[in-house]
Amino acid sequence: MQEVEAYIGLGSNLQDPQLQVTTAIDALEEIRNTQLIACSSMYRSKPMGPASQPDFVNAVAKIATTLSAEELLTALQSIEHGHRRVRGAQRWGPRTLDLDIILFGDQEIDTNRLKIPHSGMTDREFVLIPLQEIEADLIIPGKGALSGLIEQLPQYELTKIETTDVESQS
Ligand code: A4P
Ligand code: MG
Repeated sequence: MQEVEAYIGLGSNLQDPQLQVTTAIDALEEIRNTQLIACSSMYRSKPMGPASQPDFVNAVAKIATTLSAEELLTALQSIEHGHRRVRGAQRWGPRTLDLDIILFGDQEIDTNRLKIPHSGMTDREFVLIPLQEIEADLIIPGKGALSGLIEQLPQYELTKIETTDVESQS
């Protein structure tokens, strides 16, 4: 299969979120037929959804893979599982680790298991801002320029986490 560049959104708000995200980035490097190309800084963000939960730590990683989108999702879910994520009943509730496929090349996918581009990405500052850090000129299939989407964001509440633990690449 042809190599595709994909973007993965990482989020955590339980059990040392920064460590969860850092080790998840390490785990991305271990996925078969996949290379980690870049990762954004980590950002602290207010929870979207129920407010009575801890703030999130979010980041975005860029990978290159010859896996299909479905195979990649299976690999990501196995990493989530390894982080002892238990899917609770509450929608948008707290989680140790959430890995979403934000973009998969220029593909638009709409199946029961996968929606790509990720359905919530266009109005989520905790996805768009880290994405811009690693790929400012990105065009989102079916949605237009990333820079235009960011301009349309309401005021955002996102703080970059200054750390020497994570290598910030662009
Ligand atoms: N699925 C469909 N498309 C995708 C995709 N592109 N990538 C399906 C990954 N999975 C995708 O996911 C449910 C199902 O979505 C999967 O089985 C897969 O087949 P899940 O991870 O079990 O559930 P979820 O993540 O709790 O649900 P949902 O509605 O996808 O939540 P989101 O959109 O992931 O949002 N606030 C802040 N500040 N930061 C956050 O990161 N995250 C969420 C969760 C809420 N609030 C947040 C954050
Ligand atoms: Mg998810």
